Amino acid sequence: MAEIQITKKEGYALLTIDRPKALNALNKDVLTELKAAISELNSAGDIRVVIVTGSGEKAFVAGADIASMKDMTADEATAFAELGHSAMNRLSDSGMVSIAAINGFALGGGMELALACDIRLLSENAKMGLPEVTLGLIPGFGGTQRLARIVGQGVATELILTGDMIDASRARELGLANHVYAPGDLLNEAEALAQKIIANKSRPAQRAAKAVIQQGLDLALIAGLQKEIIEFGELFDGPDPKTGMTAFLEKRKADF
Ligand code: DAK
Repeated sequence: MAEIQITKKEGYALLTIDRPKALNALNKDVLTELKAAISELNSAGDIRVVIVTGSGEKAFVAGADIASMKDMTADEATAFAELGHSAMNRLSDSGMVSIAAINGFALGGGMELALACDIRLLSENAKMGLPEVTLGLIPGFGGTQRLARIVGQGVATELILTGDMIDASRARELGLANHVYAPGDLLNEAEALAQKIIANKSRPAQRAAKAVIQQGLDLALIAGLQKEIIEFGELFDGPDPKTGMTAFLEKRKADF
């Protein structure tokens, strides 16, 4: 792939947006490759965690590619937004746990890519924002919906209507950043988290937990709780609950 690098490790993979001259901005080609890369990793079967990051030291992703959007017709803009949504949804709905390792600017479509990930780790020099209104646009890859679900309606409305950029410590205050690290530590910490997620944990249990958390956010509490009951019960159709609980009672770690 020309603009996406995939590096496979033991049980996890790094997916790097590699277009540093344009600060990794997302054009049609990058989004198409991103979709293909996510599908490839998801169907490989042995990849449980995907770390998404940007090439270079300046940017995670500085947004959708402004040069390629400038002269779009309404139909082309709609098709572009649909492509972006389908890439973000493929990541968000995948059976893998996704970690955004945000190594610099995550603006517009770049912030939306980070919002589509399950977990966000920021370097101390990271900056996040949705500056679309300054360009005559609104966020077009899911930002209006995902940001409000993560930080609440009031903060999301303020950030989107002002287009303000926030730094890593504000992102942590808002719950947008799970953790903030020194730039040189970011990828190592992301890999350590990937390894922690994998080690001695049940994959079916993690998949069920991710699905229930995500789906529950779009449901009434009572319906989300009902989903939890169903998923809890269904896990007992597989071997992992017995494997995990037997290991506990035998005072050892489970080997799923
Ligand atoms: N698109 C294209 N090129 C970009 C870019 C972007 N988003 N961001 C940076 N670049 C390019 C610059 O043009 C420059 O190219 P050259 O001049 O070297 O050829 C190169 O990357 C380096 O950037 P700078 O020279 O500007 O670097 P600085 O350090 O001075 O500034 C910056 C860094 C990140 C503050 C600045 O580059 C910047 O403000 N970039 C734009 C950030 C931005 O506004 N991002 C949001 C983009 S809008 C929708 C679908 C999607 C979306 C909306 C609607 N529908 C279809 C409805 C999403 C929209 C967005 O994401």
